[in-house]
Amino acid sequence: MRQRYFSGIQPTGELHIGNYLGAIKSWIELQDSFEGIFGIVDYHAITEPYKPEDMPKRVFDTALDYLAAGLDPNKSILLIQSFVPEHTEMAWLLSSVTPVSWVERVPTYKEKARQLKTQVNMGLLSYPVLMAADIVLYKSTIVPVGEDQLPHLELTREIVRSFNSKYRSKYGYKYGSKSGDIFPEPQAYLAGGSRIMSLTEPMKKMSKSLGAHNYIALADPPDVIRKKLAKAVTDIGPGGGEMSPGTKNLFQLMSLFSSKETCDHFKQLYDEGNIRYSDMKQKLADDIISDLGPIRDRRLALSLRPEYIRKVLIEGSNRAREIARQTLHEAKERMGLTYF
Ligand code: AQP
Repeated sequence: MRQRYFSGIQPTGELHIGNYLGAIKSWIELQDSFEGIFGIVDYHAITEPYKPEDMPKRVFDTALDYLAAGLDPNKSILLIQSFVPEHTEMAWLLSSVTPVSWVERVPTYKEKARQLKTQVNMGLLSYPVLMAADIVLYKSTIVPVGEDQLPHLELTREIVRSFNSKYRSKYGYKYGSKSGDIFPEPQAYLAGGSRIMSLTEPMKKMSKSLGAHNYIALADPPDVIRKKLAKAVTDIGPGGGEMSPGTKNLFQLMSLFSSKETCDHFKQLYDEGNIRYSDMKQKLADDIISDLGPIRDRRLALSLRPEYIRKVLIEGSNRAREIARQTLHEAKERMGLTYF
């Protein structure tokens, strides 16, 4: 039997090459060796201000991106988080073993709390507990994520340890774990592109919320990709010396989308102080366009089949519920919450 894991993306906007290189590409690479369960995590997305009327299209578009990128519903499970209520129920159980001080110290919470000020809600504070629930419900042993998610994953591991030690089974092997632990401690699976920076603000990570000019979306047509890259921040001079964050980011993208010869060629020009960024950007645009081309074509074809997308999501969520229900029952049993 393939080991299982859960990973997900918030439907907070267009998926970009950061999401692709940091998470989705690993999902596809692992598809044959693991049973991946991929969530469109809408309950996470409502913890920040959003427009309710936008949500259905965002969820649909995220599913389109997942399938177009290569997720195969015959090998993997695609779900909508709010269709599987066991996620929120498990989050409540886990919150009872999670000290408030643990969630308050999470860097992304502290940063968002600074930005959102009075709009900080309980959901944002307990976001990592819901993420831990997403992961443990499927007894995930790995979680492919970008670097930004490492503090959340570390917290998941702490929550798992806390739950396991408090509710270790007296019956030991009953649930297939020799130690009597119910949940495995999940390991982060980091891809080569685990931290892609913004094109326009390269000190920050590429993000949906920074606006369309800072990212290349999986759905961007070739002319838009060229325009966005043309505006990407680089050094002012002809290269040499220490690279600025913007230039470093372009070289990282080149290492992920272009051949080794191309990377070596531009690196040599940079070292010699002879680089022309417009040439580098043009070549990088060509390579990104040809890499994303098949995804764009599949996306276009799938967008004409909304019934199929709906079917994949409903069937996937139902399959996930069967697994989630079983794990939730085990957790409740350990906690003395099964009565009849
Ligand atoms: N820039 C990035 N580089 C590498 N990986 C990234 N990921 C996100 N940005 C980058 C990875 O994508 C997965 C899904 O992320 P998410 O949408 O659930 O949340 P996020 O990290 O908050 O993504 P965004 O684009 O920054 O969304 P907003 O702006 O809405 O907050 C995760 O595995 C993440 O590591």
